[in-house]
Amino acid sequence: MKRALITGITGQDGSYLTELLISKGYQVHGIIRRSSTFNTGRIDHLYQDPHETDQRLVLHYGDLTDSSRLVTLIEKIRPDEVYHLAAQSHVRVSFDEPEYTGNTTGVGTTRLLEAIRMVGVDTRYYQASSSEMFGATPPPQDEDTPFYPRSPYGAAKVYGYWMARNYREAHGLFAVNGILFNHESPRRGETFVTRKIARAAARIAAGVEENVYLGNLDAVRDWGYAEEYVEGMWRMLQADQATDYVLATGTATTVREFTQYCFDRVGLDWEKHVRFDETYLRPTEVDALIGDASKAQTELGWKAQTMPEQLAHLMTDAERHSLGI
Ligand code: NDP
Ligand code: GDR
Repeated sequence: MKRALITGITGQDGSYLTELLISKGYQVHGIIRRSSTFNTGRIDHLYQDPHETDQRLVLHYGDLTDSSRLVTLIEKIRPDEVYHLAAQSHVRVSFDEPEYTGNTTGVGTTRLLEAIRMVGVDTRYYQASSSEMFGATPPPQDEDTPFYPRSPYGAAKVYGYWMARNYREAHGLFAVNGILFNHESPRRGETFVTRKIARAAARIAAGVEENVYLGNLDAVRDWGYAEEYVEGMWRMLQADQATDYVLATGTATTVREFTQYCFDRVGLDWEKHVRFDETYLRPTEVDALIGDASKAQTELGWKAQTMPEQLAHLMTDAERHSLGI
C-alpha cells in the first residue's frame, strides 16, 4: 500500500485529496494542529477509530513552525508521496500578519523540505504554489510568466516555489510546483469571497440575513472546482519527470459577476443586498488572474470541467441545502 503524507489535511484541498487518495488505495497520513476546538470538520466523515485494523487515515499532531516534529514524522511515516498544502492561505489576513505568514507559508516549506532531505527518504513532493505569485503580471499566466507578488502571502509562496525548485535541482528531489488558480467548493473557508457570497445569497433568500458586505467587485479571477484540482495534484506526482504545472479553467469572471450568478440562483437582485465595506480591500490588489493550463492538458491529460457559473450554482445550492431549503 502506498503511503501519502498531507500537510493541511483539515483544509479544503486536504479533505478532497484525502478522499481521492483513499479511493486509490493509499494509506493517508495527515498533520493536524492542536486546537482548543475541533478543526477536523472537513475530514470527520473519513475518520477511523485508531483501534481498527487496516487504517487508511492516520492523523498526527504537528505544526509547520516545529521542525523537529516534521523530522520525526517523516522518519516515522516514510511516505512515498508528500503533499504540502498547509499554509496561512488568506491573502487579506497576510497583510495583518506578514511575519507569521512568512514563517508558516514560506519558511514552513523549507522546514518540510529539509526534514525530507535530512531523513533521506525517497519520496515525491508536491508544493502548493499559487497564481497569487503572478500578482501584477497581466494575464494570461502560464508556467513561464514572471512573478510579481502583491501581498505577503504571494511573496511567501514565491519563496516556497523557489525552495521546492532548489531542492529539485540541488538535491535531486522529485519536487513539483502545482501553480493553482483559485479553486472553490462548498468546503471553501467562509471568509473567501466565493463561499462568502454563496452563503450570503442562500441566507438572504432564507430570510436569515438582509445584506452582505464586500470589497472590490472588479477583481477578475479564474475560479475552478477544488475536487477536480486535487486530481491534477495527484497526476503531477505520477509523471515521469518532476516539473511545474498551472491548473486553471482559462476563464475570466469578476467578483461582481460571481455575485450575480449566486443571487440569480436564488431569484434575488444582488444589487439590493450587496453593501461596500473598505475593510475587505487590500493595500495592493491583484487585478486579474486568468490561467493557461495547456501544459497540464497535454502532459497530464488534466482539464477543468466545471466553469465559474456552474460552480456558483453548485456552491449556492449546497448552502441552501445546509439551511434545509
Ligand atoms: P485552507 O486555508 O483551506 O487550508 C489550510 C490548511 O493549512 C489547514 O489544514 C490549516 O489547518 C493548515 N495550516 C495552517 N497553518 C498551519 C501550521 N502553522 N501548521 C500546520 N498546518 C497549518 O487552504 P486550501 O485548502 O484552500 O489550500 C491548500 C493550499 O493550496 C494552501 O497552501 C494554499 O495557500 C494553496 N492554494 C490554494 C488555492 C485555492 O484557491 N484554494 C490556490 C492556490 C494555492 P487548520 O485547519 O488547523 O487551520
Ligand atoms: P484570493 O481569494 O485573494 O484570490 O486568494 P479571495 O476569495 O480572498 O479574494 C478574491 C477576490 O475577491 C475580492 N473581494 C473579497 N475577498 C474576500 N475574501 N472577502 C470580501 O469580502 C471580498 N470582496 C471582494 C478580493 O479583493 C480578491 O480580489 C485565494 C486563496 O485561496 C489563496 O490561498 C490562493 O493562493 C489564491 O486564491 C489563488
